[in-house]
Amino acid sequence: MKILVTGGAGFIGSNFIHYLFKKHSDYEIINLDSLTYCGNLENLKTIEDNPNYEFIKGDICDSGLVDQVVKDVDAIVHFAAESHVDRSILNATPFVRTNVLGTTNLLDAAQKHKKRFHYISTDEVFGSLGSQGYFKENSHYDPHSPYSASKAAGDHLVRAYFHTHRLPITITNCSNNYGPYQFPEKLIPLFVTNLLEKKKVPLYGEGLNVRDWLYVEDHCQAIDLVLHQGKIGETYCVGGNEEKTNLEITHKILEILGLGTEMIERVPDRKGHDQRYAIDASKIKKELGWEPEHKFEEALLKTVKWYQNNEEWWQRIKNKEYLNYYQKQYQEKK
Ligand code: NAD
Ligand code: TDX
Repeated sequence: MKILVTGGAGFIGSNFIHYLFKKHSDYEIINLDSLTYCGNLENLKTIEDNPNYEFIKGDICDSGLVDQVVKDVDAIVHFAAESHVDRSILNATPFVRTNVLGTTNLLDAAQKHKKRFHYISTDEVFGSLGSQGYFKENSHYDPHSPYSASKAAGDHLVRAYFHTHRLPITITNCSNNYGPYQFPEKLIPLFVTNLLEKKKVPLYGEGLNVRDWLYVEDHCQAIDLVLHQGKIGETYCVGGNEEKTNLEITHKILEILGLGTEMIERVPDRKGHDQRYAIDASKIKKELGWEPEHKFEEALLKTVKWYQNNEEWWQRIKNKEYLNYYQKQYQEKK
């Protein structure tokens, strides 16, 4: 099977490419990624010489290129996105461009060449929960941030191509991921790497917002299952059933690193901060037999160790001017 992975140089995309080669060593994979600030070919160093792997530096909004690449593959697994909520609050335009126009461009090529299409989406499209209840496949769409609105547009377009053109699609809506190669602007890698540098960690508001955490390899396994066995036209919600407040996460990381709560810096809350995300993953469990293999405590420890052992990887990223610039600009705007 020949698979086009978009955004394969990012966090989940690169983990997925490693997962695919381990599980299906005979597969051919093309990675189409424009290498934005968070795309990093170092994530794929160990497989870059694999004869079944090809990297193409390119933008999913480039219709000529996308048409050429899509023509030659059996399936598309579409990860490429602008993915950080805080950045979307500062400037929504790149989110609409990549997540809406880029996705439409891929759908057009997939439809023209009649290819299988799997879209990686997020639980954030359903909005925010109170203390009760879970998101599931039939939850109402209620995206709150420019990021989640652009991802929701993607979900609707993917489904529209199924209904209108019978394009063979599936969608997964997943909760928060963590693990190796996550760009250190997201909660867990930002906090771990700050603490490894003995810097404080910026906790938004009271730190009581809840996320449902899933180790990235378990997400990759779910995507692989849906790609091969998912019912065409269907959506599957994926989550770890590991709800934690940001404060709990922070305390756990501090404990692993033997540091105290004086390392926490309370900063102004994120604008429009969603209170709680939680997934009911019973459909994918029941229909496809998926179960997350990693428990939060162990997998968080493994993740912290990965950042400890791969300091060169994140130091190169964190020292770049743009990250500091972005963080400063964001703090000033709040
Ligand atoms: P990421 O930001 O780490 O990686 C995104 C990748 O897409 C990067 O390699 C980047 O270079 C590439 N990219 C961006 N714009 C592009 C364009 N126009 N053309 C080609 N490539 C482009 O993101 P991630 O955290 O790995 O997320 C991957 C996908 O999973 C996204 O669609 C995101 O919405 C979804 N998702 C993420 C999470 C999470 O917790 N991180 C949870 C659920 C769903
Ligand atoms: O510095 C921080 N301080 C803080 O308190 C950061 C970066 C985050 N937070 C809080 C905000 C959230 O409640 O931590 C929580 C997690 O924040 P992020 O890591 O930015 O993730 P989130 O906004 O929940 O979105 C993530 O999960 C769903 C991904 O970034 C999305 O791509 C994915 O779709």
